[in-house]
Amino acid sequence: MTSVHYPEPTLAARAARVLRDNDTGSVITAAPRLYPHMWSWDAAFISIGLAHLHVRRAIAELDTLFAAQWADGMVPHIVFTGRDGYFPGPDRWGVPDPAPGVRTSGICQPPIHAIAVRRVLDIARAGAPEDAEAAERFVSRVWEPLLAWHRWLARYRVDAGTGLVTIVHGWESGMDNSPRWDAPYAAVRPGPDLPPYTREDLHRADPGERPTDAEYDRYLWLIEGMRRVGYDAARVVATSEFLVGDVFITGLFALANDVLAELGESLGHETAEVRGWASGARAAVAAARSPSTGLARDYDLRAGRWLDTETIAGFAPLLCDSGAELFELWDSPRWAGNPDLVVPIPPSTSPSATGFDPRRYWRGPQWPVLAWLFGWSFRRHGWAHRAAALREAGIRLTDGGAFGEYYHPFTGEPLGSADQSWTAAVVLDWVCA
Ligand code: 9WN
Repeated sequence: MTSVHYPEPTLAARAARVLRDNDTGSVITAAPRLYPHMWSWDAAFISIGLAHLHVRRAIAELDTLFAAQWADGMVPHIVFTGRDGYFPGPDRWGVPDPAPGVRTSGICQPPIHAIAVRRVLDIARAGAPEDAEAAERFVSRVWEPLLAWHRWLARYRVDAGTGLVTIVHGWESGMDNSPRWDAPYAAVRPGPDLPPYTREDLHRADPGERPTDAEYDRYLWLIEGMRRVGYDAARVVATSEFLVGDVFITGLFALANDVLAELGESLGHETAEVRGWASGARAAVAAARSPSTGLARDYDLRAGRWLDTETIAGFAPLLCDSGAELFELWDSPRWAGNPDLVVPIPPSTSPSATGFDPRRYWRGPQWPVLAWLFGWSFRRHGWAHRAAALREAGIRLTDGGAFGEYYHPFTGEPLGSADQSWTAAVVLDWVCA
């Protein structure tokens, strides 16, 4: 009998299947077991991948996220689906519901949404006319909510002294246990009145890759503090034991404001305010550069000192189109030129830094979504060969089809959650564009 050759599904088909399997019908969860809810910046990346499959479903994803926007403008970091299996859930957060039946966490995440809207629009315009029209209508209706979100950041989170966008919890950075936060977290002292809790993540992922219990105590303690001031934006900033100017978010805020301004101008809106936020953020990133390494640094506002950890956040100037000379460092053995890397994508922490851990979450693994984000901004800034190199490396890293949450930089082993939605989404954009 002749044997039949059944072709393997393409990488795009496998990525699409991940999004389909993580689709609850109304929301694409961040991951099947570990993260059974909608996360803010995940949803933005997910919408980009979805746009290649179904533009209106991509739009619906962002509409769902913005339907959970708070009255003051904040876009919350989690919109809960009603599923169990994640801690801290809505009861522990104790947030006033922003709309009937909508339950959220009480902090935010990196403002990547304007970039996602732009990308969804571009993908839609390259397709069927009715999809392009749906995307144009979406842009007109989401512009105001996006503006309100950026205004919230400008009003409550841009530090008057440094101009950096501040965060009140490591989770807001999206890089939860990065060594960037070790010093500020060391000053957070969980009190004896921290209510007891049980972690869910340790049953759903390898504990050796997840943050430690001591880190989780601090994460939960900070939430207690916010709960006690009723999640009032100004009081949260005034009272938080953790208050850090996040240079990566600041670089992203500059870029996202450029994009938001362009979208607004195409709709005939006045955008001087948005352009002002962009230039303020850009100046803050420039002023945060380390005189010795050139990397941009975070600033611990409670301790009054710069934080010099060598993490991927240091390349924030490249997000907002300044500091092309940083590519020398990017290509060096301290970063993407490290000879032990499987693919030349900067790991979340430099392999040369103390505290680098190639398996543990934000302390060393490579994250495909960050490669996508840098690649998108490189293309925009005219560094097309750099963008192409990241895309090629990203596809090589992920082509086993496991769609890991993050990857071991020296072996390419997928780590964390398998079938992570945002990884599948950026792969779709890489292979379908
Ligand atoms: C806390 C969902 C999220 C990502 C973050 C990532 C991780 C959550 C967690 O998962 O954070 O927000 O429980 O560890 O660090 O960037 O958005 O994928």
